[in-house]
Amino acid sequence: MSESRNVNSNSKQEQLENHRVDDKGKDMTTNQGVKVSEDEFSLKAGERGPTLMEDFHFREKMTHFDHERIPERVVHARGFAAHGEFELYESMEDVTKAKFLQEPGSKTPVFVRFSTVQGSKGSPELARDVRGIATKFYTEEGNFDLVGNNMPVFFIQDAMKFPDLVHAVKPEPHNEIPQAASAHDTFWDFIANNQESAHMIMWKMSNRALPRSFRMMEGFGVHTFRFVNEAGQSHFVKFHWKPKLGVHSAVWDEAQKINGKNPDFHRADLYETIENGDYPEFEFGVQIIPEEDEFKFDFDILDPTKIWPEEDVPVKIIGKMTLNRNVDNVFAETEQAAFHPGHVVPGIDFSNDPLLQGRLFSYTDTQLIRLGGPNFHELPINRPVCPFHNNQRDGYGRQTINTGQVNYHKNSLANNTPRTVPPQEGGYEHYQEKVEGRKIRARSESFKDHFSQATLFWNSMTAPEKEHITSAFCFELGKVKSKDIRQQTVDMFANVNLKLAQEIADKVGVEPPQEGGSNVKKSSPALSTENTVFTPETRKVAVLLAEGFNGNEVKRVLEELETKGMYVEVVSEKQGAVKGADDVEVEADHTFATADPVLFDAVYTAGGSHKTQQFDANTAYFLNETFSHFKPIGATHEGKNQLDAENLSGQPGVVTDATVDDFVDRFTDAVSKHRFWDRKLV
Ligand code: HDE
Repeated sequence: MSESRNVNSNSKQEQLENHRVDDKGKDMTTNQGVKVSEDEFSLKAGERGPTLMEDFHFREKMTHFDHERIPERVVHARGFAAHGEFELYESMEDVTKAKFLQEPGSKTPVFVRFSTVQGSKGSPELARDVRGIATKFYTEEGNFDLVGNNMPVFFIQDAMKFPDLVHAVKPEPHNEIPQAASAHDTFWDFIANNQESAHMIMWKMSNRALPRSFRMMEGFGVHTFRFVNEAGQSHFVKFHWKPKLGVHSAVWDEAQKINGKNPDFHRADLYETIENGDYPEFEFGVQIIPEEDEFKFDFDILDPTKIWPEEDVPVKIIGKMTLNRNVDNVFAETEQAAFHPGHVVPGIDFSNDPLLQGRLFSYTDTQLIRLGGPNFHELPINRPVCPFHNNQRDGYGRQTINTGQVNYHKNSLANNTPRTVPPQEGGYEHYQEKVEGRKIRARSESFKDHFSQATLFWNSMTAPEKEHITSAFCFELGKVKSKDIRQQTVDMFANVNLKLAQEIADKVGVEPPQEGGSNVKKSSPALSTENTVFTPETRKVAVLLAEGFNGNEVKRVLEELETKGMYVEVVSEKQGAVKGADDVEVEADHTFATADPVLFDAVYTAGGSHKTQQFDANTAYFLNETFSHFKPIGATHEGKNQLDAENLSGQPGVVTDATVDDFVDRFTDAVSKHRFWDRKLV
């Protein structure tokens, strides 16, 4: 026990710090430590002669470079991560013996990697896609990885089908098109012919697939896991992350443009807010079902295409994760992080969900090829904070120098150590579930309702959310060349909602289905993102200023907006100081060439008495784009005239009050609402 004590949030950081190297100010050496006198010219036989084999420095440098890349993740290749800590609010002792869930107030270091699924490592981040949210808890009993997504269900019910799903969604093999997109024939062919995906597709067509920020999405463990307490009693559990800033999204036109203007939009947002000390926070929730209630639901709780509606099984909030430190080196930490749903600690166990069971195989296997051997657990980012001892030895990249003669169990030479530990003293024991059955390749009857919860999701959406889903379907199927696949898909979704299917059919040029519909009338308000948290905090406001702007008043507005937690960034015609009246000067953060309205949450324009025609044209573009993406607009002074000129005055979310105080209040209110769906777009 003594060795594994004293785990606190800094311990992982300290462990990582031991591996940090700062090359700044140091002499250059080869990897063998020999000082290098010349690093620009290879060793040649004569100044104009051939390069010599003997040049060990050149060979070493080039060989290392040639081997710099490792295979990217086959899915979730594009990702970004941060360090943080998890703090427990209340003890979960009654349901689990996991140590990090016992002491209220206790803190556990975490590392979280966010990702998209389809695109390759360099792909744009605003793809319409599922997001991964994989958390490594470095607990004193070993690592617990919660490898989840931002959607609570999955496309398939059995791991056997994962390679097929991924082949279908990835760029098509004959031309490697499209990148970071599912709008193509093979994906929709898979969907229409594997209808268990219906529920997940509803999520994927919804605004959840276009998060505004990694900080503004929910996370879900998806599968049913088990909690096991000290008495050996088991409860089924589902895990949730709830972002403190609420769940928010981009709109599709905006997302597509962000991908061009700043393909690193999500990582930049996470990096910047952490650097600013606005640490992203996610509350940790659990839904718990006692074992004896396993069969009380109208769905199978082992089926990963089903949610447990929060209104039926409430989410109990038990802790909070705060991300408070960016990585030092993306390759060493983010890229080499190896997550695994099978990394569990005593008190957390598995269910028989066939998707989860298959994942338990896949993740180690994939790390072997990606990280090049069986010692990836020794990489600094993957090492547990507690000691680890066993008889595993050798292999590529081994770093531990195991001393002594004994590398086998059982033995007498080392007094039969490392010794196994009984469950009462912390040894992991798998839950002794009774299992009986015939060996069979089959899907359980209880997994065969593919549409009820898809309709539940649809019923729970507000009108703008439904509109988002409908146009997402029209876009995605609109890109499908095969009319037959478009027809099959539309016919499939008639089972979810007939009117939805008919509307899509009309837009994508296929026969509107006449039969279908669903008897499900139930809805679950927790599924709608309209019922989330709304706040102005960390929202980005573009402030358009020209020379001669109303100095003192504008300065006050900017200060007030910043005090209320917004990020205010000035856009002007040139970089450097913008001079206003009253001897006020502000520094331009961007020019119109480097900024774009899609990169901001709101725009505020105050113009300036010396504004040019070009300034007006740029402002008009900002206002119209922001307006068409339903985002808040504020205008004072010359800015107001421009609103009139663009016919935007008086529209919802367009704020033009006379006094500074009124303006700040009303504009802040508009920024907190984020979007004004009731605007009339012409
Ligand atoms: Fe994964 N998944 N997955 N997955 N997954 C991987 O592991 C796999 C599934 C998820 O940031 C791979 O290290 C199978 C569900 C995340 O490093 C691979 C099945 C959920 C990440 C793999 C699934 C996830 C991965 C690729 C079906 C949500 C990124 C690289 C049985 C609960 C982790 C890697 C990171 C990554 C396999 C389904 C989440 C190949 C076989 C369901 C967040 O092992």
